[in-house]
Amino acid sequence: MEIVATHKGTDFDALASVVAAHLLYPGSICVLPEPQNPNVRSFISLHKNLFNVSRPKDLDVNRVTRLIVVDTCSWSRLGGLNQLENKKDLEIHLFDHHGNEGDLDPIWQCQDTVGANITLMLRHLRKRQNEITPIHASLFLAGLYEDTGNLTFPSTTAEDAHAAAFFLERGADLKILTAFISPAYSQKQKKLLFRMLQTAQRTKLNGRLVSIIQLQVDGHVENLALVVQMARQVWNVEAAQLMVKHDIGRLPVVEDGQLVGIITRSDAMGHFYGLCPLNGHLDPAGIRN
Ligand SMILES: [Mn+2]
Repeated sequence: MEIVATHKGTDFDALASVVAAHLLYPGSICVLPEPQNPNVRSFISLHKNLFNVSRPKDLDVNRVTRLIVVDTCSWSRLGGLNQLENKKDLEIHLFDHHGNEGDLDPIWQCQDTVGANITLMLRHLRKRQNEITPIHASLFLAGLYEDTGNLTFPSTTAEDAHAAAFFLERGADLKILTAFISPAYSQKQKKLLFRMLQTAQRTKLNGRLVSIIQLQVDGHVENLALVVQMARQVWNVEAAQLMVKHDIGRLPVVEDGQLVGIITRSDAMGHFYGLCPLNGHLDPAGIRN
């Protein structure tokens, strides 16, 4: 059995790449981790009949012989598939645009730093002359626009722009796109963003402008990456920009060859306390100093 998988916090580029991989591997089963971004979830529920997706927990991992991974290259980002990590005779095919090496050990790969992963998928769809319907084209363009900020992010390449033109030629509907890729912010996200803007302190580290924020967040905040991205747009802080662009969950701050702190967009700080050379103690106030 072949399955297609992608990263947690599934965004439109990831969903588009999963659906494209399913066109390239017609017998495959698409597995979406949880959680997915809210706008992606509403898109899927509206188009249930078109996109057949399974959950990791519904899967019989013993039957999986080939894993096709899109839009990430690390096991830790694939939700609910840990059991596959040590499976013998598992063949991994990888499509990823983040430019990291990762830890997946694929037998076949397509890795290149382009603005959106769907651009890499299109290279192969074109070769095989797969049929792309207008709803596919709409979803693919949504992924492309989301990951490239409508072709404005510095990571955007000419190939991304050609891909956009190709999807428009195939009937991508811009009305569908705008409804989905500009999601409304939830109350919780708005409050968090406001608190971030109020409490952040900007400073220069190794010539880079960074913002240091320490916030206690109660409960789960959906799509925290969106809030980080919004804050980044307000401040244009380089560290957050790098994190969002390169799909980095945590960013180390190094001074004179010493790790002095970690910027994170996840709640995984605790995991790193024991690893960092600060006697197990990491204090944002200390990073500032
Ligand atoms: Mn992507």
